[in-house]
Amino acid sequence: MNLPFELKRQTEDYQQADAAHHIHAFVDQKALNAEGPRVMVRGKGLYLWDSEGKRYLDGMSGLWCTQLGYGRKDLTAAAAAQMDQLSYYNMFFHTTHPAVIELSELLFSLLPGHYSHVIYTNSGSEANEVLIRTVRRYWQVVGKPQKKIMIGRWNGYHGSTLAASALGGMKFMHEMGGMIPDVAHIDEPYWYAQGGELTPAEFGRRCALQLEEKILELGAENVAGFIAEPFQGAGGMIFPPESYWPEIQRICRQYDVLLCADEVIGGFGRTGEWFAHEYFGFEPDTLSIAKGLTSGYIPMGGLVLSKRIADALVEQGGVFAHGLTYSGHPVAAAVALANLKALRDEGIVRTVKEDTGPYLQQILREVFAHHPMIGDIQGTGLLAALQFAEDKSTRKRFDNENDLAWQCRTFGFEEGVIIRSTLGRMIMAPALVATRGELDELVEKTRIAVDRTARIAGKL
Ligand code: PXG
Repeated sequence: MNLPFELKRQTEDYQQADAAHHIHAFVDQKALNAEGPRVMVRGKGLYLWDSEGKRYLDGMSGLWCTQLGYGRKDLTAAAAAQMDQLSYYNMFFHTTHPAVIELSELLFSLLPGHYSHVIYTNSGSEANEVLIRTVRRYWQVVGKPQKKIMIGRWNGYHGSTLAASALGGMKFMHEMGGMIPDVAHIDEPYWYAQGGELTPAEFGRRCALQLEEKILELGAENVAGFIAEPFQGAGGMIFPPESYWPEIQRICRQYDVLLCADEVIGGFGRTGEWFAHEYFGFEPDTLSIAKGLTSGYIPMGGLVLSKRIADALVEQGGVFAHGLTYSGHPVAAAVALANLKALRDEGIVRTVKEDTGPYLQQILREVFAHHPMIGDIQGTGLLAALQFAEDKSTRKRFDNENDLAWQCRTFGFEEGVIIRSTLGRMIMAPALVATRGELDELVEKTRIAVDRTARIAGKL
């Protein structure tokens, strides 16, 4: 076999060793062992190669994280230089280091002016763990210690650790390992599936009002914060109706409930704005970040705080009893710094907003607006979801929509494109460096996969 990389062992050999040692994420391990996972071995730009030498256009930026694509030498160089100079030190016991300071200066230059402080983590899940503690601590410090309850949304996703998954609304995760106390949920704003006879605007307001009802039910004096993704990512790339966020913001302000945006997927240019809350036009008190912060080259996340919260913690809070060995890790910070510089200085976020984002949205609508299988297209920037529909006129979804979407994803792999399926939705979120030509390829290969699925579903 003529492979464009060096392969040390045969695919089956890797698969057997993988089966011997790994519990993979969100999968029946026994079934996966029988099938054998794909072994990915190389990445360059938007493309990945597996151990059989098959090439894929990665339409999902890994797991929504490789903003700059694969194989950037400037990021490798930044990591190597930092490892040479100071491979590790920490922010415990009265110390700090230049890499993390420079990263934070750049980060806050990209954020709206009312944010000032960050607590770094290694992941998005940890950012949301820290969030719970920080929000509760804030209310203790300002003299309202009874404000403890966090409200999240059903089908929201905030990570896989116990408390982060409790904030999320994936019931099957709650059932596996239990819940934490003082967390409540309201419905998601998924108009296509749950909007019934309401217009999107009416439905958006209705969903937002559920927050007010929940706060009143629990007592505003007990509610600490509301956490949500500006648009749901893992739950299906679901955009709320335009009426949703203004109403949520009004309610949070009226009842003095902190508005906590989970920007783990939406942050760092995905929508064409630096942060998704800017696209949707609201002002959160905290931002959970990860993924695109380092373009996935190295793990790093964080919790960004508004001045209001940071000032209270710094001026009145005393000791903040929290710390991770690798918070602000110098190598991760150096990579994040190089990544943010590239996103800014190469005009990548601007290109997504002005050129490639509108282009992707346009070609998707040209190809799929009248497709017999597709009932709705949502997205902005380099982010999109195609909604499968059995009957477009009534928004009836297929009973087996999950199986169809998974099948579509499998066809995609066969055609050499990686797209993600969730329930009856096909999702794409390519790297922000995608060219028009690569977006053409993404949409064309997706069309073939959707057509093949439509034939199975009797729609073509
Ligand atoms: N918040 C949000 C909004 C996320 O999407 C996390 C927190 C947790 O981040 P970490 O770094 O702990 O994984 C996430 C993660 C998918 C998929 O297939 C999405 C995520 C992770 C894995 C798969 O959509 N999101």
